Formats: sequence, structure tokens, C-alpha cells
Amino acid sequence: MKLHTLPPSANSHGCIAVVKHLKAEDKVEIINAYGKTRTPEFLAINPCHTCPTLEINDDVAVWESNAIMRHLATTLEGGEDLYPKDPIMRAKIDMVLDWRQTSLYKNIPDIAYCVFGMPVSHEAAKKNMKELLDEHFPILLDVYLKDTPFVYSDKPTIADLGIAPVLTFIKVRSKFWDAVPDKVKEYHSRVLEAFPGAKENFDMLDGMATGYDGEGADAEP
Ligand SMILES: N[C@@H](CCC(=O)N[C@@H](CS)C(=O)NCC(=O)O)C(=O)O
Repeated sequence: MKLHTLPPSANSHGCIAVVKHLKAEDKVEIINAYGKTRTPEFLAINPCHTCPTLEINDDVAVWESNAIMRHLATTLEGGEDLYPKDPIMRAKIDMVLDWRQTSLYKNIPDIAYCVFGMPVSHEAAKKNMKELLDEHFPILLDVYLKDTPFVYSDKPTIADLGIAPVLTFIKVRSKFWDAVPDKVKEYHSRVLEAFPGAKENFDMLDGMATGYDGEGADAEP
């Protein structure tokens, strides 16, 4: 299989971490697709032009990070650890991965995409941060992490790999990061530290986020 990634991108991080954690680099070639996602060759594989993209074979490719993490964890040896087969546990992990896409992530672009030189609304960023603080972090801490160090689990799963790398984006605005509850910060570190194989990728985004000094970098949340 071939995994097309953007190395500093949180959306690629979970998939890279799964491959490295399962020591499956001989079965999954990790490719840097920076600057290539709009080329005819890439669009022929994934018309949505997004990374991560997994080429399963010459005829089949899938995209969307959660779908890829699930496929890797169900097909690679040892993957059950990261995506347990128990149907109830799997339903919870799937629910949290959907929450990541539909509730958590939509608050990130206006907070952080200025780091990529993209236009953002600073007003929307404040509104998004308030939503994270008032609604989504309480759900994360008081529901998903209520009794366990990882999402519904004593061991990290792909649900944690969906969430934690995204949180790094908040560091683009240092005062926003200061406002993040300590327990969320501790969870963020706990997950990233559980996947040392992807440290290089996690650090790339962290460096970009903490190094940002453009407009909005010192805005109050
Ligand atoms: N919902 C998608 C988002 C993927 C996505 O937006 N990827 C961006 C980078 S963060 C990308 O590949 N952009 C390149 C392009 O659109 O050309 C996922 O979870 O995989």
C-alpha cells in the first residue's frame, strides 16, 4: 500500500502514527505529497485532492483520515490494539471519530490556518475557541475521558489519534493555548508521547504553530 501524506498536517498524523506503531513500513510506503495534490496524477487517484490518501492497490484508493486509520488497523498485524474488535468499543471509537470531524475540527481553521498563509476570520477564531472551551473540551474530559486516560480506554486507540494531533493547531495563537484546560494539554501530551514513531511529524506542526508570529498570533481568546 502507499500512504500519501503532508508531513506537518494533523490530518496525516494519525495514519502515519498507525503505520509506525504497527512497524508496517515494509507494507505501507509513506510518501510525501507536498505540492503534488493538485497534479493530474494525484487527482486521478483522489479527485478530492486531500492527504492522507491510501492507495490500497492499483485499482483502489481511499481518503479521509478516519477511514484510512480504520482500514490500516483492520488489515495490518497488531491493529486490533488500536481499533479493538469488540462491537461496543468499536461503536464508541467510531462515534468519537465522527465527533472529531463534525464538531471538533470545524473550530480549527479560523484559529490556525493563518499559519499556512490562508485567510482567516479573527472574530470567528474567538467564537470557535469559546465553543471549544464551553462545549467540546467538557465533552472530551467529562465524557470520553471520564474514567480512562485515553478515549474510553486505558490504551490509546485511533480515536485518540484523530483528536490529539489536531489540538496542536491551537498553539498558533499562544493566548488561546494558554486558555486550554491543563487536563486537555496533559491528554494531548499523553497521546503524542504514546506514538514516538510519529514524533518527527508531530514536532513539525508544533514548530510551525509555536513559530507563527503573523497577524492574530497574540490575539486574546
Ligand atoms: N477530512 C479530511 C481532511 C483532509 C484535508 O483537508 N487535507 C488537507 C491538508 S490538512 C490537504 O490535503 N490539502 C491539500 C489540497 O487540498 O490540495 C481528512 O480527515 O482526511
